[in-house]
Amino acid sequence: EKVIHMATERTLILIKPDAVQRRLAGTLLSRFENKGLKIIGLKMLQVTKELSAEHYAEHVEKPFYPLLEEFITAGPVVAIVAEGPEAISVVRSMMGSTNGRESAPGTIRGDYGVSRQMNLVHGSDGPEAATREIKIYFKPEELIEYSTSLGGWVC
Ligand code: RTP
Ligand code: MG
Repeated sequence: EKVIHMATERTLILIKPDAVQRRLAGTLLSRFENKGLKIIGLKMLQVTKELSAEHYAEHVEKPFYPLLEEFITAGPVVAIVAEGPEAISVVRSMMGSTNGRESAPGTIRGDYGVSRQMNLVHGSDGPEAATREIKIYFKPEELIEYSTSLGGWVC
C-alpha cells in the first residue's frame, strides 16, 4: 500500500487592484489553474477600509499601512479559493517574494512587477491565515465542492 505524505489544503488568493487594472486577472487565474490547483471559490469585489483592516490586521499599526489601505481599496480585486496538495506553499512559491524587484523571474511578481506594494497577488501565508482569510472573503455556501472527473458525459 502506498502512503503519500501530503495534505490537501485550501488557500485564499487575491488578484490585487493593480493586476485587475492591468487586465491581468485572467492571465493570473490561468497560472493557478495551469499549475493544477482546483478553483472552488471565485468572485470580484471591492475591498472596503473595514475589510482591509480585518484582512491586514497584522499590518494595521505599521508605517506602510495607510498606503497599503489606499492601494488595496483603489479598485476591485478578484478573490479565489484554490484547493490542492500543499496549496498554501505552492501558491506562495508561485507568487515570489513581496518586492517585485527582488522576485525571481518565473514567479508572478518576478514576471509582472517592479513594485514592493503593487505586487499583483496575495496568498495566505499559513494554515491558520488561510482558514481566517477564507472566512473573511467567502460564505461557506460560496465554496463549491465538485468532481473533476466527467466520466460518462461523452456523447
Ligand atoms: P500579501 O500578504 O499581500 O500576500 O504579501 P506578502 O505576504 O508578500 O507581504 P506582507 O509583508 O504581508 O505585506 C502585505 C502587503 O503590504 C504591501 N507592503 N507594502 N511599502 C511597504 O513597505 C510594504 N510592505 C508591504 C504589499 O502589497 C504587501 O503584499
Ligand atoms: Mg502577507
